[in-house]
Amino acid sequence: MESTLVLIKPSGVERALIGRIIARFESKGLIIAGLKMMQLDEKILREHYSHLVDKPFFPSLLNAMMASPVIALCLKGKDVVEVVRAMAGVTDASKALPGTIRGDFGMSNQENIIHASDSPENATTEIKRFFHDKEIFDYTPCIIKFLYSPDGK
Ligand code: IDP
Ligand code: MG
Repeated sequence: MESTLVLIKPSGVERALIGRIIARFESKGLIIAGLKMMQLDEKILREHYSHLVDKPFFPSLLNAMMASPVIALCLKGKDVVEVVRAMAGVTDASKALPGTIRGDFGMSNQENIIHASDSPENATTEIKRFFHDKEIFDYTPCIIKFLYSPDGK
């Protein structure tokens, strides 16, 4: 089964949205394989946002991502990368559709509540960046047979 990385950013933590965001993933039927709170530093953020380090807004993004601890989640499910990106909505929360996390909870491009991996390859790299192997749990919830058919569809 595929895995993805989600970060509930300081914009989600400070606005007391942690529970409501995690509840959406649980209700959707995604399996929580890892979950922790952590304070990010410049080193990990320069790796994580390496595609953005030359952007004028990067210093502001760094500050925003270090403004409070974040919640890191490793979620599992069929096509979970695509599913979670759809649940997140587009980057600029003011343009994200109602029903998405960014669309329902945010108004900003930068302060857009969550990060979600954008490809299975990046998800693998990002899960390793934020979790030690022993922090990822391989278990099968007993409700699994009500989430998927026997062939995993
Ligand atoms: P994504 O989070 O939807 O994958 P990316 O382009 O990878 O979007 O950008 C990473 C993060 O950088 C965004 O989630 C957002 O917080 C921030 N960001 C992206 N573009 C801008 C911008 O134009 N101004 C301020 N922050 C931005
Ligand atoms: Mg991205």
